[in-house]
Amino acid sequence: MQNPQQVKSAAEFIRARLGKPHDAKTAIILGTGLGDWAKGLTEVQSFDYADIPGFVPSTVQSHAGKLTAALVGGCPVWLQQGRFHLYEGRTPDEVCMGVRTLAELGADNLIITNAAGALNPQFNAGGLMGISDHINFTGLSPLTGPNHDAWGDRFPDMSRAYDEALLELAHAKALELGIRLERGIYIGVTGPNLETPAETRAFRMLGADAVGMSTVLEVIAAHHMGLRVLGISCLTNKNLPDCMAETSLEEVIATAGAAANKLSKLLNSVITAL
Ligand code: 6GU
Repeated sequence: MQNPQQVKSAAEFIRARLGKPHDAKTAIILGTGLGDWAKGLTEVQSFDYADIPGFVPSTVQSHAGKLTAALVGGCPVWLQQGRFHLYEGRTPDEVCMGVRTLAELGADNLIITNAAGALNPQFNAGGLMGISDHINFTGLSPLTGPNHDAWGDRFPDMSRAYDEALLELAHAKALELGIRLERGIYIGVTGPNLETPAETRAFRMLGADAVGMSTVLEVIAAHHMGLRVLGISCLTNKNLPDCMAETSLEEVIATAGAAANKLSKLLNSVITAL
């Protein structure tokens, strides 16, 4: 597991440079296509990963690489814009450096977003899915190695990794806004390749509704540290249903952008209700 001192140093670096207290209880990890939402924030102070001690620079072009303090409709939030992925060759600790820093900065609630392929044939591309549970199919955990007891248990319970009350709040707000929010299970893989038809069928049989290359390790680390987690996927492509529709990175990003419009409204509404 990560050296806790590294996470402390990263948080101290940010606190020292903010110049004033930022008492944000909500942290958000923005996935693919959600960059535009961040443009609507106020009182923004951002820190490039390249400058934060202990962080590795982000290599994914569709992701900015910065931690941000800002206000959403007057509510203070922490933001992780751009994340680290296993497919970049990052270790689970590197993948979880951001979320652990957000927790160290004082966040209690984590809203984690991502782009994912729809497996459930009832779900459409461009739709949104509230994550009720996950299957960690990466074969990895960010908790291997010595446990840092001040953060959490050696063998953390995962029976309620996603907070039911937050998910219900998201559904209630979606209903108010006239936004359709599916509910389902996210299976996390390493990527970077997408799935073969056989894998798509297999994951469906395992009970997953959407598949993606992020989130599961971060949620394990967040839950370990006691954060309440709300996960929302932007569904970027439809299951046909026997195999995923053929897709490309450009298409994934474009569709994530369309779903992101709805997610932006939903985020604003959920955050200000927390
Ligand atoms: Cl279809 N598969 C995976 N593994 N990740 C994705 C995706 C598909 N679409 C967006 N992210």
